[in-house]
Amino acid sequence: MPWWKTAVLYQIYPRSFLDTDGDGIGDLEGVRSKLGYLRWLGVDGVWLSPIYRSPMADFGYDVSDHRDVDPVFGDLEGFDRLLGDAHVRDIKILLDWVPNHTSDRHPWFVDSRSTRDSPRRDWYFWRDGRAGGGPPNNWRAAFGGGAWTWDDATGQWYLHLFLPEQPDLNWANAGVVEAMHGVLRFWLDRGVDGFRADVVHLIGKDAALPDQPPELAEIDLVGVHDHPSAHPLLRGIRAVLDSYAGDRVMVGEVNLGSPRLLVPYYGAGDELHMVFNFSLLWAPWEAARWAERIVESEAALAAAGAWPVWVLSNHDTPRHRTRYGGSEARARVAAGVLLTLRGTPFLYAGEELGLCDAEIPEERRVDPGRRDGCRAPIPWHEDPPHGWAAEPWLPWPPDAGTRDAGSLAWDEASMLHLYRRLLAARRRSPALHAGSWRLLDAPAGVLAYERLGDDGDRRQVWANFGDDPVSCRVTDAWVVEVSTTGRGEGLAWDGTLGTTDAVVVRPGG
Ligand code: TEU
Repeated sequence: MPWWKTAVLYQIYPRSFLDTDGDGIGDLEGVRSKLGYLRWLGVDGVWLSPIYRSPMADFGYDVSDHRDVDPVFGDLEGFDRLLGDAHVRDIKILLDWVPNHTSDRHPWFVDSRSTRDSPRRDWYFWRDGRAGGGPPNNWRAAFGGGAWTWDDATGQWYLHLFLPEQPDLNWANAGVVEAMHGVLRFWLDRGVDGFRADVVHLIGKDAALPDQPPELAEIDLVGVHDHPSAHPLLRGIRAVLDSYAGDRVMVGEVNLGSPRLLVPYYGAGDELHMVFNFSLLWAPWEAARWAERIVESEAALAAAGAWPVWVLSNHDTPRHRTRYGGSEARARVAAGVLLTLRGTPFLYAGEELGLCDAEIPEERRVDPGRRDGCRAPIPWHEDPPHGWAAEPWLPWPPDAGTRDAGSLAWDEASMLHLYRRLLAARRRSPALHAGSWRLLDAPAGVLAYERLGDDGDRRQVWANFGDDPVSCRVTDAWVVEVSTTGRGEGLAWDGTLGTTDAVVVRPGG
C-alpha cells in the first residue's frame, strides 16, 4: 500500500503552532522544533496550511508568490531545513496548494487588471456587467456579498468566489494550467511529498458563468458548485504528480455535501488520490447518525475503489470538543472512532490536547470568516507565553496553562496519551490501518464495527455516545487494547461500556 493509505496526517496552521522569532506569529522554525514531538505522538505526515508570500487578507489563502515563503514564516532555506529534518524522522510534508484563486496583489493579477489587452487578461474572469447594469451574474461570495467587483480602470467586473482580494483563476486558459503545474513542480522538485488542494472542485467552471438557479441564488458556491470541467483538469494535475517518484499525493478539499458527490473527484484512479469527507465533521453527536454516515461513505467510496479520508476538525470550523459542548469524554470517544475507521484520518493540531476554541473578543477578531476561535495558538508549556517567544496574535484557548503539551505529556491519563496509544494501536494492527470495515449490531447509542486484516488480524470498536452505561452482547473473548477512559486496558472485556466511553478490543482472553 502507498504510504498515504496507512498514514495518519496532522494539519498544522503554521501561524498558530509555535513562534520562535518573537513576532507572536508561528513560524517554520517552530514547526521544525516540534518534529520530535510529532514523532513521539506517532503521526506520519504533516499538512501545512499556506506558507507562501501573501498580504494575509485570508491568512495565506490569498497567495501573491507561490514560489517563496512569506517572511513572517521564514524563508525557502528554512523550509528546506524543515523538510530535511522531517524526512530524517520519516515524517512526510504536504503543502497547501491554492489553485482556484490568487491574491489581487499577485503579479499575474496586477498584469491582468492593468489593461484589457494584457496577455494575462484571460487568466482571470473579466466580464461586462448585465445590459441593465450590475454584475454579470447572481453568484454570491463565500465571505458575504456578491462574487464580482467592478474595476474602474478597465471598466469591467472580475470574479472572486471568496474575498475581492482573491480573484478566481481561469483554468480554461492554457497559460494558467501551465503556470499552476509549474508551481507544483517547483515544490515537488524541492522534495515535498504532496499537497492538500484548496477548494479544488471550484477550478472547473462553465465559461458562460450562468446564473445560479433561484433555489441556490442566496448562498455561495463553495458547497454546491460541481462542474464536469474540473475532471480533465484534475487528470492533468495528477499526471504532474505521477511524473515524480515516491508516491507523491494530493488530497482535495471538495466541500460537496454527500460522499457520493466526492467519488467523481477520484476519477478512475487518475484524479485525486484522496478527497476530504466532512460527513462526520458535520454530524451531530449521535451514534446512529455517525453509523449512517460511515455506512453511506463506505458504500459510495468502496464501490468506486476510492480511498476514504476522515476528519473532525480543521482551521475553518469550531474545534470538535467545542462542538460537543466542551465534553472531553465525547472528544475522547470521537478520537477512538476517527483513528480506527478504514481510510486515512487527518488530525488538526491541538485536538490531541483536547483544546476547545478560544473566546475571541470582537476587537481581537481578524478573520473574514469569523474562524479565529479554532485558530488559537497551541500551548506548549504551562507558564505564559506557553513556549512561544512572544504573546501570540490571537488569545489563548481555555486552560492553556494545564492543557499545554508539556503538562499533558506528564499525565498518562491525559488525552495526549490516549491519542498516542490509539496511534500506536493503529500502527501495529493491519486490521486497523489497512483492513476491511463492517458495522456491528449494537445497543441504542452505541456505534460498533469490526476491522479485519488480510492476515487475519481482527479488531472491534465499541463506542457509547450516550450518557448512561451500557452492556453490549459480545460473543468471542476479547481483550481491551485501548479504552478512551484508560480503564481495563490489557484485561478481558465483558461487554460493558461506561458513560461516553469507547474501547478498541482484540481477540484473546
Ligand atoms: O475553505 C473553503 C471553505 O469551505 C471555507 O472557506 C468555508 O466556506 C468557510 O470557512 C465558511 O466560513 C478553504 C480554506 O480552507 C479556507 O481557509 C479559505 O478561506 C478558503 O478555502 C479560500 O481559500
